[in-house]
Amino acid sequence: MMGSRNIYNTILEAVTAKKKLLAILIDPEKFDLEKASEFLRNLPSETTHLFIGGSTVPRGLTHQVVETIKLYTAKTIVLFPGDVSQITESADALLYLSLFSGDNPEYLVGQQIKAVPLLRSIQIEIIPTGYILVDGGNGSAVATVTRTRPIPQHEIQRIVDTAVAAELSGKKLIYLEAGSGARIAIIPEIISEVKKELQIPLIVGGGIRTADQVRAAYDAGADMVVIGTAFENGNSLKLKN
Ligand code: 1GP
Repeated sequence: MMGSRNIYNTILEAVTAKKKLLAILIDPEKFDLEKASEFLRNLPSETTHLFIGGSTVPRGLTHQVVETIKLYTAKTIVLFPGDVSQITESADALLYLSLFSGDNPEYLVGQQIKAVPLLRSIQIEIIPTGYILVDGGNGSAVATVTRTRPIPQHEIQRIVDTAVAAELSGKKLIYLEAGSGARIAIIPEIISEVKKELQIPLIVGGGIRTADQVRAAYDAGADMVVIGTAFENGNSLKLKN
């Protein structure tokens, strides 16, 4: 089940070196394969990882997207799957997500069990990740698909406790998610309160559209920021001033 590159260790090394990480999220359903090369060329030079995944992706499409982007980039490709059907050996690593914020066992452990027969037969680095959905103010595909309620942003202690519970359960990363296209990204205060109590790297995503928001998330303690929507449909975001 383990590939040769150790993606998790490179994340840990970056955190130790205080180097911030930037993942661009590609949702296979919204990705134009014909424009893959142009899309990848236009990504910011700060990009360290490509995340691939979505809430509802037709079977086989994730594999096709990963194979296509590998033609044009050597960047690390990490699966961020909405469900087991999005797992493909073509990627470098898999975020083995457990939705800790919700009370739907299917996304806490059900999908994880269903993935095992496939994971047993392929070579991919598996990174156990505590996934925490926080309210981004406009509903989210994650909440709809998983039939779970996001944690309101004012319930900071509950968010912190949920993240710590995930770490104590053995997760190696925490992903604080406001949902793709969130109106309100995770506020810096939440990021810093969570970060204070974590020993493991912290990923933050959902609704981040500006360089200022990226900087604020980093300054508050995010080790990696994930941006999807701001780069879709030919949009672009300049990170440097
Ligand atoms: C969604 O956190 C990611 O899972 C990215 O969100 O599309 O809003 O950038 P955006």
